[in-house]
Amino acid sequence: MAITLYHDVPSSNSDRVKIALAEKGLKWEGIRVRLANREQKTPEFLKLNPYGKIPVLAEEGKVLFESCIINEYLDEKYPDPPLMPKDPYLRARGRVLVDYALNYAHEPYWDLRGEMRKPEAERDTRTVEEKRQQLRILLEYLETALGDKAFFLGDLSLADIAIVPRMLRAETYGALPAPSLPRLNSWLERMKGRPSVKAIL
Ligand SMILES: N[C@@H](CCC(=O)N[C@@H](CS)C(=O)NCC(=O)O)C(=O)O
Repeated sequence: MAITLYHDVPSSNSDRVKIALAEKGLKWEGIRVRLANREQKTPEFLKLNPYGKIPVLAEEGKVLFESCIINEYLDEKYPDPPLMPKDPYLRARGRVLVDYALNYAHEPYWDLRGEMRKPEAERDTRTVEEKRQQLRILLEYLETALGDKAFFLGDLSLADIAIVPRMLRAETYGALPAPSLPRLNSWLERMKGRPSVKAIL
C-alpha cells in the first residue's frame, strides 16, 4: 500500500495533503513535479490530472487529484486518528468553512499573492496594503467561527488542515497576524506548533 504524492516545494495545495498524511502517520514517497518547468502540463502528467495541477495522490494504481478530496479519501481509508467529526452538521460546517476560506476569500488573497511575488521594488505598496486589509476583513468570519475553540470544529479536523496552508501564505504576505484577528492568530500559532505543520514550514 505505497502512497505516492506528486508534489512540488513550495506548493500550498501539496502541503495540505502532506499535513494530512503526517497527522495520519502515513508514509509516502514523493515525485517532484516542477511547476517552474511546467511539468504539470506535460501530456504524461495530464493523464493523471486533466487539470494540470498538483497535488496528485496515487495508491495501488488508483489516482486522485484535488487536495481536499484526497484528504477526505485518506480520512475514510485510514480512519485512525479520525480527522472529521461524526456529527453530520459539523462535517458540513467544516466544508462550508473551507469553501469560505479557499473560494470566497480567494480574490484579495490571489491579488496580494500576485503583488508579493514581484520583486520588492516593483510592488505597488498601496495595492499590497489594500489587499491585505480586504483579506483581513473577509477573515473576520473565520475569527468568529473559531470562537473559543482550539480548532474550527472543536478537535483538529480536515477543516483546519485545509485552511492552514492558505493562512501560512497570508502570514508570509503580511496579512497575518492582525490585531483584529486574535483568535485566528492564536489558531495559526497552534497549528504551526504541530509536527505535521512544522514539517512543511
Ligand atoms: N484545487 C486544487 C488546486 C491545485 C493547484 O492550484 N495547485 C497548484 C500548486 S499549489 C498548481 O498546480 N499550479 C500550477 C498550475 O495551475 O499550472 C487542489 O486543491 O488541489
